[in-house]
Amino acid sequence: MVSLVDSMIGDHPARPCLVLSNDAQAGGLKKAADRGIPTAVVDHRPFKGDRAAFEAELLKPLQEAQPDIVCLAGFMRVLTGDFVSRFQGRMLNIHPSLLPKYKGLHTHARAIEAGDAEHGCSVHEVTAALDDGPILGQARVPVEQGDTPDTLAARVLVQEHVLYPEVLRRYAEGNRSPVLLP
Ligand code: NHR
Repeated sequence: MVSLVDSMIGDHPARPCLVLSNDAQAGGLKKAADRGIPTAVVDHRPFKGDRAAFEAELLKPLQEAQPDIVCLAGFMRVLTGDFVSRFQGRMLNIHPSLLPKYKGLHTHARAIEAGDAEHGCSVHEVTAALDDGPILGQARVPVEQGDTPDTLAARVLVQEHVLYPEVLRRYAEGNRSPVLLP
């Protein structure tokens, strides 16, 4: 999130208008506030699995901020098709695998377990189906001898911070051709 926000300066066609979290403890909220960006929190826990009710609350700050583009960054709640349809074609996510490999959770452990020589991250459009929308960019890293999920995740994260801002800039310019790094 901070990498995206800090990239939106100068001739960048977009500016951050809201940082929205489902976790009041998320460190990104202070980082956003320190940068003068409006923040909001909608905790999913009181809704106890009622995704539609949670999403109705999530929509309120979004309707106020009127974003043209929504970027998920570490957002871990599955969104219903109803919510996604409101932002169809203008909501992005970064997922820590070389999609279509390893949709869902525990991607680093799964890449190590499979003996993959390469791993990485993908930015994709968010659609109703999880981690399944059109791929807008990918970055690759090697899997090293002795990697644990944490050491591999750290190597991928460095690339996430490069890839996502690059894809967002091009997306905001209307360019949907995929970014391939390195
Ligand atoms: N929603 C839709 N409709 N489509 C996508 O592509 C989405 C999405 C919501 C989140 C991010 C995704 C990721 O990059 C994302 C993509 C969480 C889960 C999950 O199972 C799945 C995919 C992603 C994020 N969440 C559990 C849930 O019940 C909770 C898991 C937890 O809290 O640890 O929502 O990985």
